[in-house]
Amino acid sequence: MLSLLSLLVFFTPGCSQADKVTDDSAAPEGDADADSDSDSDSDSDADSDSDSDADPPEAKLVLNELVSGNETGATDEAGQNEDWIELLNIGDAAADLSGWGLTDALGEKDPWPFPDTQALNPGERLLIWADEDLDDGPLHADFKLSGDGETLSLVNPDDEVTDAVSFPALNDDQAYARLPDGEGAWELSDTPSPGAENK
Ligand SMILES: [Ca+2]
Ligand SMILES: [Ca+2]
Ligand SMILES: [Ca+2]
Ligand SMILES: [Ca+2]
Repeated sequence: MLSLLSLLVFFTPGCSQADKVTDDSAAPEGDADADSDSDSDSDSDADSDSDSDADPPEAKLVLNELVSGNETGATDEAGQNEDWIELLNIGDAAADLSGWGLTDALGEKDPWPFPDTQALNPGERLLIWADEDLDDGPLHADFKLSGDGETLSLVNPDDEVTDAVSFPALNDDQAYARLPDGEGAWELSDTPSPGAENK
């Protein structure tokens, strides 16, 4: 009976939290020193801060992933497994794709043009089907991707190549993708992620 009573006492919550609150609030030290330090620093920081703040937001389009032998993966509007290319805007402004193009035959024929009205918000992805089925919809390129590998180029309205990838021979349903997503180097991937973050 005595031991049960001592257990009860032992497990009764004490007032330790309330103690902490009063402890913390009773420690107003060193405020005056901190203020005078930050005053002297802020003047020299002001110039460099205003420079970086002045950078206007920019769109930055990258080729992000592709599959050249789609056997069991994503299907297009016609229900077909087709080669595909994933684009990503890693910039901080919306991209206007009017005048931009994609090509697997740079310098040999005109790039396939994106639809004039196509835009891509920051962080947004766009899936292009590389199936030569122009009647399937607006996002179907006039070329396919070779399973033996080739070079894919993204071309801006000034005919400048802004991104390109020479991909190797890929197995069926294997992807070639930037890892980490958007910024990384290209690597083989057995987990294609059309329209989603690369993994
Ligand atoms: Ca193919
Ligand atoms: Ca198709
Ligand atoms: Ca091709
Ligand atoms: Ca992806």
